[in-house]
Amino acid sequence: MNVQRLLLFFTACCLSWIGYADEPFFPFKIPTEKPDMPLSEAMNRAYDDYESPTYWGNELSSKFRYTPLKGLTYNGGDGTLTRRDPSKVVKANGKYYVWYTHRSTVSPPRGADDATDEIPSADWDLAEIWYATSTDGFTWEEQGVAVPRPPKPNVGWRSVSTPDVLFWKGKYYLYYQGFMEVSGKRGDDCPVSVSYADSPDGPWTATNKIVVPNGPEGAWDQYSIHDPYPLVYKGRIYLYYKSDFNGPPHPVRAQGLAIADDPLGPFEKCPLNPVLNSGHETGLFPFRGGIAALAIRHGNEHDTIQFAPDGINFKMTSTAILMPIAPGPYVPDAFTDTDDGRGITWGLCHFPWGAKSRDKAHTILGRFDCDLSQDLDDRFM
Ligand code: AAL
Repeated sequence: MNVQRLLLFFTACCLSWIGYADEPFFPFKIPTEKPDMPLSEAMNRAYDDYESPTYWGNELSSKFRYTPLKGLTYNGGDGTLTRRDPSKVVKANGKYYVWYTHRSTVSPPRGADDATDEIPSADWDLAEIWYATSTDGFTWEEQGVAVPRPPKPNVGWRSVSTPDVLFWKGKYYLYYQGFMEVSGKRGDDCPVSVSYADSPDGPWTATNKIVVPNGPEGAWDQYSIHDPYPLVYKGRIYLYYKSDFNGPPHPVRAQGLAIADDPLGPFEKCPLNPVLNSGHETGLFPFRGGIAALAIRHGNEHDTIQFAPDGINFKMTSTAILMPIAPGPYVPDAFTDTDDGRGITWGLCHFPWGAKSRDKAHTILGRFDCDLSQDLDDRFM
């Protein structure tokens, strides 16, 4: 060993001794407990605002991995077939179930001005709710339509899209956006309707009624109730949703909460709405005694994971990269009214495809995996 190597070895030994010493000694080691010493604003925040001062000690932080699904095809990607905005994944009859927006049209979306009764304005225009099942979460078999478009003038006659599922007292409920005009005329305006069934395979009975209405004039959710996302929490139905205020060209996306004791309503909107100041599509799950949320894409707190001990007052727990768009996680305890939510490890999401080409735009479903679970300890993956 030459002198340089010896020095290097000696320095490494000193550093590791300092790093593992009991006494906190910045910057070599970050102690788990907040040390009694002057701290910068950033380090105060690291202790006071987060579950752990480090990313890998923080249960609500994760990286995301993606896998293409097997079993679903897309007309060669010509833009006439889309699958997007998957619901939560639910396990029943020994299989996984997912519901999603299914558009099968004569052409890809052409914008509101060129839309007709057959030509869609947007990727989710002229759509129906379809479903698929899987035994392993990777290979999915499309089962067909769950909720078709009802005849005019019922809610959703123009399009039904962006579903999510609730299981409550032995019955299944599908909540979805019900368009009564071409999306994109003013904005992306619609309320939410609901259908119900005794089995996840249907048949589904449409209420043909608005179950979560748009807010009054001037309210933040005046124009749209998007991405309805029900969970059972504190013995009640907590349905989270997204809306846009300000309208185009700079809509402000935020998420609100509506609570009910009956799946068919009435849903009472939380007086503190919006409860999340960021995020596009909804993605939430019971975690320990509260509710965790994926806030994806839009807003000052985009691409963060958040937590509300009461399901209402959310705070950031971590930032994340490459988060799933329109997540539909597998949430085993979504409907069990747990007060010790275990978290999530996988789900489905969507990927816009061919978006730059007006002739091919469509969206495909894919799988994400993550570590947002109490039951794993794999934060380095
Ligand atoms: C999505 C969702 C809603 C919007 C549109 C289709 O990803 O936020 O469903 O209406 O985009």
